[in-house]
Amino acid sequence: MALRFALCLLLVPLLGCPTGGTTDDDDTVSSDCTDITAAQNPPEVTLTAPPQSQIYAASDSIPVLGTVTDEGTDPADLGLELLDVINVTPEAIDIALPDVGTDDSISFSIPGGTFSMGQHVIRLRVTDPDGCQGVDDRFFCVDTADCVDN
Ligand SMILES: [Ca+2]
Repeated sequence: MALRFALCLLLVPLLGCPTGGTTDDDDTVSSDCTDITAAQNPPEVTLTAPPQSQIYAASDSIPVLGTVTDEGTDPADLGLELLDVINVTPEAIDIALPDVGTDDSISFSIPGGTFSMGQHVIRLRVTDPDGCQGVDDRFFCVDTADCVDN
């Protein structure tokens, strides 16, 4: 315990100190991920598309782009899930996800008609073999006149 505390103090300026069940500013969920060894660091997930607050028609193809990294883990060993978290109860989006590329990129698209009319927040959730999870979210709308995140 004392050793972990000392390591936390050492790592705080660099990485922050992982604690159980919390979400940091990067939306990195570190539940079940309390050991601060490199092997158990949570995946880093960054989505760059769709653009925030973009409005799509049901006939559009919604691009999802980003990067997924997890130090020391083969990308093929990462579990990817796509959720719609606009409601209190997240819903899985029924779409086949590609593997993370060898360049850490993730790229696919979702038919706009997959989503109901209104606001949506898609969340890419990545789970590593240690059970550590990282997430990132993007907010957009389908078939609306405006799209304001409030
Ligand atoms: Ca990891």
